[in-house]
Order: sequence, then structure tokens, then C-alpha cells
Amino acid sequence: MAKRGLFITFEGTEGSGKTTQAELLGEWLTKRDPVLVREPGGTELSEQIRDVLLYRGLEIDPEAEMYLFMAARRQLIAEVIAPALAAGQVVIADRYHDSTLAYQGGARGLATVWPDTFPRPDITFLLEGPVEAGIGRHEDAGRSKDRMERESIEFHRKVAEAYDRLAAADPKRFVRLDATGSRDKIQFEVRDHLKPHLEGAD
Ligand code: T5A
Repeated sequence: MAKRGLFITFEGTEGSGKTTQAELLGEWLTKRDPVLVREPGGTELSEQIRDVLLYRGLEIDPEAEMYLFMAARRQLIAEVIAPALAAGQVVIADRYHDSTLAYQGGARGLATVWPDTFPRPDITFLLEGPVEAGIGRHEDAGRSKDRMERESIEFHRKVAEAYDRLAAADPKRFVRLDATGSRDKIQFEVRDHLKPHLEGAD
């Protein structure tokens, strides 16, 4: 059977520390030459869709929004994720399809599916903590709010509840981490959980 790499994803609400942890993990795994991707984005088309989704201040129909996120993802899979996994590489994704299930499914109330052509992650780290704390981190960093971040606190609470349900339904794949811990503590836990997977991936 063809060798498959290791597919690691990070999920969570706004400002929960996904990017920070994905980057720290990339540094730890640098000798394995991991592929780091962020969503939406990571290809020319996907970055253009990201601009439309996050920055343009457009009124977007919720279902159209879902398909745009998924179109950006499908292009990223085709150009980057699937070839890297087929080549046996480690792929680290800062958000993936669980974001669509939580934001468009859980918070916007749309019916969602997991397309057969979207590879399933081997392990998903869910960073959990009060949604206000994550939004507060962005405010502390002086970052202006994008189209999604401007949604109400109730919207972001629904996202957190949806993540909670997703993790409860798939405890083998999800690893729940306390996002209120220090960067180093969280990263230590990430590495600890990954050790058995990495032995298998050698
Ligand atoms: N979206 C996305 C959907 O609705 N559907 C989808 O299918 C997809 C893929 C993406 C938006 O699109 C939505 C979700 C989002 O609203 P984005 O800009 O990529 O937009 O937003 P996020 O993925 O949420 O990324 P953020 O930058 O907002 O948050 P992160 O990556 O969770 O947090 P991070 O690491 O950037 O950290 C935030 C701040 O906190 C500090 C960092 O230094 C930084 O200042 N920090 C910590 N501070 C204290 N303790 C720690 N442990 C810390 N870790 C990080």
C-alpha cells in the first residue's frame, strides 16, 4: 500500500492560539521538512478567496460563504495537501474542514458534509478556552477585526459549542487542550500527544 504522511490539524475559536502552536510544532519538526498550511489560504486561488471572505466587507449569503471556504480548501488539497501526504510528508494545517463544520454548520446553522475527497486528519488539536479571552488577545495585539471576527459573541459561543460536540463525537481524532495555558505548556502537550504518531510515520 502507498505510504501516507501524517496529517495534523489545529482548530479552535478566534485567538485561541492555533497559529502560534502550528508554527512552534513546525519548528520542532523542522528536520522532517513539514508542510505548513493555513486556512483559508495557501494557494493563489485560496488566498484570493480568503480576501473575499475576510477583508472585502461584502454581504455574503451563508451558503455561498460555506462553498467559498470549501472551494479554497479543495484547491489547497489538490495543490498541496494531497501531494504532500502521498509523498509521506507531515502536513500541519492551521484550521481545516472542522472549521466549516463549527462555523458554517454549528454557528450559522447550515447542513454540512465531509466530502470524500477531503482527506481526514490523523490528529486534531482543539484549543479550548473562553471565547472572550481569544478575542481579547486580538484586541491586546491591536489587530483590526475581519468580517468573521465582527460577528457577535453569541456567534462565537455557538462555534465553541459546535467544536465541543465535534470533539465529543470523535475522541480518537481530537485532542482537547486548555488554550489558557502558556504557549510552552500547550506545545509540550502537543508534542507529547504526537510522539506515538511520529514513531509510526518514520
Ligand atoms: N473560518 C475559517 C470559517 O468560518 N470557516 C472555515 O471553514 C474556515 C477555514 C479565519 C476566519 O475564517 C473563519 C474562522 C476565522 O474567523 P484567521 O485570520 O485565519 O481567519 O483567524 P484564526 O484562524 O482564528 O486565527 P487567529 O489569528 O484569529 O487566531 P489563532 O491562530 O488561534 O491565534 P494566534 O496564535 O494568532 O494568537 C492570537 C494572539 O494571542 C497570542 C499570540 O501571540 C497572538 O497575539 N497567544 C497567546 N497569548 C497568551 N497565551 C498563549 N498561550 C497564547 N498563544 C497565542
